[in-house]
Amino acid sequence: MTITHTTLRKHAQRLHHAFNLNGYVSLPGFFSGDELAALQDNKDRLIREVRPTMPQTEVYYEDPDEPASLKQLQQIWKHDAWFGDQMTKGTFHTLAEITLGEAVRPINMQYFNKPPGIGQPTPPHQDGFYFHLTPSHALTIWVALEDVEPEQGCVSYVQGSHKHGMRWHARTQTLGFSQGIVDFGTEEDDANAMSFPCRAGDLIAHHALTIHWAGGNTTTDRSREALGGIYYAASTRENLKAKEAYKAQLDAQLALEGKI
Ligand SMILES: O=C(O)CCC(=O)C(=O)O
Repeated sequence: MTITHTTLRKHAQRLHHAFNLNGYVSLPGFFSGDELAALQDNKDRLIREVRPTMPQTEVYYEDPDEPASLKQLQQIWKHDAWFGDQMTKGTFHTLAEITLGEAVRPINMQYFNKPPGIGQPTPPHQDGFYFHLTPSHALTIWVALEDVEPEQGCVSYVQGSHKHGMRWHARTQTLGFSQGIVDFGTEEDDANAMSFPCRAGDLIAHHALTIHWAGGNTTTDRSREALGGIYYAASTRENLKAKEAYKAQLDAQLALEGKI
C-alpha cells in the first residue's frame, strides 16, 4: 500500500531519528498500485508532451543528437501542474519536513534516466556542494520509477557521511553531475558504503551532506528511470550570487562543449 501522510506522521519520530543517525532513509514500497501507475503515466506524458516545451538548459541528453538518450529533465514541478502538486502537496513534502525537522522550501523536482548501454555513472558527490546553503541542511528524495538492479546503476550512500562536513569537489565530465569528490574511496568511505537496488515505487532520501553516487547502466535493454525531489530547510540561507555564478559558468561551458 502506498505510504500516506498519516503513516508518515505516525512514524515521524523514528524517521527523523534514522535520518539523523544515518544521513538517509530507505522506504521500500513508498508508491504502489494505482499511485505508482499514476506516477509512471504522468512521467510518460511529461516526456511526450512537456519536454518539447522546456528550455534547452533544463533538458539533458547523453547524446544531444539522439532524442532516445534523454537523461535528465530539470524543474519539472514548475513545468507541469501534476508534478507541481506532488512537490508541494504530496507525501514528499511531509517526508522532507519530518526528516529535516522543520518547515521546508520545495526547490527542484527532476526526472533522471540512464539509457541502456550509454547511461554514465553518477560521480560520488554531496548535493550541498551545488546548493550553496548555510547551514547545509536539505533533503534529496529519489524514487525508482522501475525496478533498478546494480547493473542499471543503482544509488549508493556512505552511511553517516553527513556528519563529517563537506569534502573537496572538482569538475567531472558527467552532464548533470558536474562535480565529484576528489579523494573519494577512503577506508571509511568503503567501510560504510550502502547500495540500494530498488523495486519500482521504492523511495530513498538523503541529507545534503551525505556522500552518494550511482553506477552506469551497463545493460543493453533496460533504462533506469527515477524521480528526484529537493527541499531546503526553511531556516537555511542561500548564497544566490555564488549559485548564479556557478550556473552561468557551467551553462556556458556545457554549451561550448556542445552538451546542451
Ligand atoms: O540518479 C542518480 O544517478 C543519482 C541521483 C543523485 O545523485 C541525486 O539526486 O542527488
